[in-house]
Amino acid sequence: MNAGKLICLAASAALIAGCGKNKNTLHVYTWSDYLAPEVMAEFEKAYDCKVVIDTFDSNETMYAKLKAGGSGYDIITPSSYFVPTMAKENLIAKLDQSKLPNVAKNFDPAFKNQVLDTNFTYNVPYAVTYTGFMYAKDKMPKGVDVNTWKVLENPAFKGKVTLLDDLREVIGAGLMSLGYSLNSTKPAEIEAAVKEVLKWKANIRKFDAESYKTEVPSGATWIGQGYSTDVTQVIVGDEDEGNAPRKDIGFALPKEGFTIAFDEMVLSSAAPNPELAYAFINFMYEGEHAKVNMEYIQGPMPVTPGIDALDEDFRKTIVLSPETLKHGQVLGALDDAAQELYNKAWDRIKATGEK
Ligand code: SPD
Repeated sequence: MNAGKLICLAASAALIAGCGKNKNTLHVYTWSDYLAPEVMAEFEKAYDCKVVIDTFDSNETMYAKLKAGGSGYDIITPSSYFVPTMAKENLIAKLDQSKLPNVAKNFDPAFKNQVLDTNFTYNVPYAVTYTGFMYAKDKMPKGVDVNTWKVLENPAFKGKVTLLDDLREVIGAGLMSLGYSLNSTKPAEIEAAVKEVLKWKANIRKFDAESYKTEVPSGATWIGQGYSTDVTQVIVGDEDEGNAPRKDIGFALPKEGFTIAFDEMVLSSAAPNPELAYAFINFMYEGEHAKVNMEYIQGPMPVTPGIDALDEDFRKTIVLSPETLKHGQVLGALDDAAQELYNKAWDRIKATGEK
């Protein structure tokens, strides 16, 4: 960081933190492994504050906690499709774009059609994940095609599969497997998707959004429905954490379709420290911070100078080509009636032959 930038950051930090006399705290509620520790340390230094991170494993878990009065958070990172629900319930506040100059300057329009609200009324796009399978290459029998949702019904994988504990992802996979829209609201299609998922359920060890990251690498399971960022983190490894790269682990995006879901930075309507929250969003949209953060999360943030600064090979790994993206579908928001259909479908999936 150059001296001018440091002085500027120090000045804005002084305004927010009262010249650093009382340390401010920024409370962030987000997904696991989704913020680079070195970028957080940089923010703490620049703003003389402390960043406290709590994690959730699904939008539903996060929402239930907030509805139960679990506030105290400044920044939350729901997926795009969950933002309208949170806004309707007054859990989040409209954003003042004049406080986010880096977002106006640096948002990368190449990601526009993956984001649901490009007016950024309540949301600033943080990062995008693509949902597919993490799999153990050496456990795949010869001739088995792993690039299809149909692989989940193969009896060779009995007890060796996990699915995400996430109703939109799982019902959505069932829909895409049958050639329907990921966002279908047609009762007959949702019903067919339930039947498809129940075929898979015979093979499923459990629904869990975190365990595949350790269980597939350890051999306890062989296929885990999972997020691109989490899977790539495992494949690439992390020398600092003592995790070697794993060439024996693969990531597949099913040919019938895969989920595209942006997670957004939103401001809690009960934020104890909204000014620091604005500073944080703005900070994440600086090129260098976004670059370092992308290298950690192993997924793209829509920040042009950050994307431009990435090593070219790495950029090609995490930014999907238009050709690949054609097979993806953006997870969209549901109205109340459709949400009810999905909730009931999910209850049936969970209750049938309980696991
Ligand atoms: N560890 C990061 C996980 C991010 C998940 N984002 C998308 C979820 C959509 N259901």
